[in-house]
Amino acid sequence: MKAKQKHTNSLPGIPLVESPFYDRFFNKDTDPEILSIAKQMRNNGYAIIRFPDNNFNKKADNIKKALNDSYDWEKWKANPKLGLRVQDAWKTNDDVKSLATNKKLLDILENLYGRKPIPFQTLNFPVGTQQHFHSDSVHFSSIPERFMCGVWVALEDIDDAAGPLEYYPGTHSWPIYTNEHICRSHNPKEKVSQVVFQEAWQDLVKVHNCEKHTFKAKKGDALIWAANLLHGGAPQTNMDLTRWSQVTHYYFEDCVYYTPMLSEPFKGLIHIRNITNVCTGKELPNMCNGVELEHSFIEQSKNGINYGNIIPINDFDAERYAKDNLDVTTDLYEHYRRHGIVEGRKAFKISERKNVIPLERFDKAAYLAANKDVAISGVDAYEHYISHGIDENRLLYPV
Ligand SMILES: O=C(O)CCC(=O)C(=O)O
Ligand SMILES: [Fe+2]
Repeated sequence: MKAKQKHTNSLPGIPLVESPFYDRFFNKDTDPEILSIAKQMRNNGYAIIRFPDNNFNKKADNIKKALNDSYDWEKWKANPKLGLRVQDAWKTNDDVKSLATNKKLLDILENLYGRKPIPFQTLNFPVGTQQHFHSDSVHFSSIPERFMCGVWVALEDIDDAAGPLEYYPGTHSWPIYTNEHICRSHNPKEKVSQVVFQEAWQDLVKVHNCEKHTFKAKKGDALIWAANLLHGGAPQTNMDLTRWSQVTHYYFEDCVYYTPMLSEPFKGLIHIRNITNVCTGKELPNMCNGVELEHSFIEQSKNGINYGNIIPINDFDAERYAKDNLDVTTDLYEHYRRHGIVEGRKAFKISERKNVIPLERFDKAAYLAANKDVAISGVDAYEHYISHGIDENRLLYPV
């Protein structure tokens, strides 16, 4: 393989294979093997290669033997939808680790992306995953985006009835669709799965007339997929078959690693990942243009700003806020929203003042009967009570 060439790149935050300047990086001067892989990645979002390890067959057989008893086969037979997987077997199995950290593969990926690849997760499947097609980018994204790929390798010949890997060529170059596109808010306390994106993915595939391809893999065939390529597992129609495979997910150096599905960045919620580099066993720092992210920022961003805790204007106890914050001379509620919250100033709800009736015990009908003007205005009785009624000494019941 030739040494990497120097080239000008005014957009180094885009993987080389996905760059507008692709032709500068991959051309007649490029190693033919890299060029052929780059072309596939560029045009289709995946590339098929033979796994570059002369001892592959032996390692694959060792992995199958070593992991076979880790799976709950009976449970799977009773409910195949659950699938079977061992995550991060690299921690205890040297053959799994050896495939994930294969030097030649790392070199290929570095050539394709222009940054050093970091294997960060392994998955070993003994049967079909039957996973709905998806983009890994909702789980594993990066800033800058698209610095992630998956490498799937067959540990045996894969039968059509064993739920082979499927994918939609060309979908890698789409925008990365995430929460903001499906208009979904994320609550960090909520458990969520990629299912929330399925309707959109199905719709997109239909409207783009995408053609589904199946990976008819022989033992040792590998497929590299780009971060945003739609892929999944076909239904397994013969439950007596196995479908042994290993997937390694790779990030690239000098990025921030995060989960868009669990994020809403403009509500301060960014689920930044703490990644372990399979090669070293050490944590990989989250980097923003050469500067490591502050750990306090990473932790704080996992919870975001809880909008549920912000007091709405009609329940804001301005009187108390003024008393507690004598330095504030501007609009009290404005001050609370713009400065008070970030400065950690305490604010109180009118509805929680002593002698104020809580919503559960408030008789809306009686209030409206006692205050005909409120009934006519159509304003919610409790909202009126909190915003005006208390100060105006309004009657709670008709006399
Ligand atoms: O093996 C499969 O069926 C799909 C696996 C997959 O989607 C993944 O590991 O990202
Ligand atoms: Fe995936």
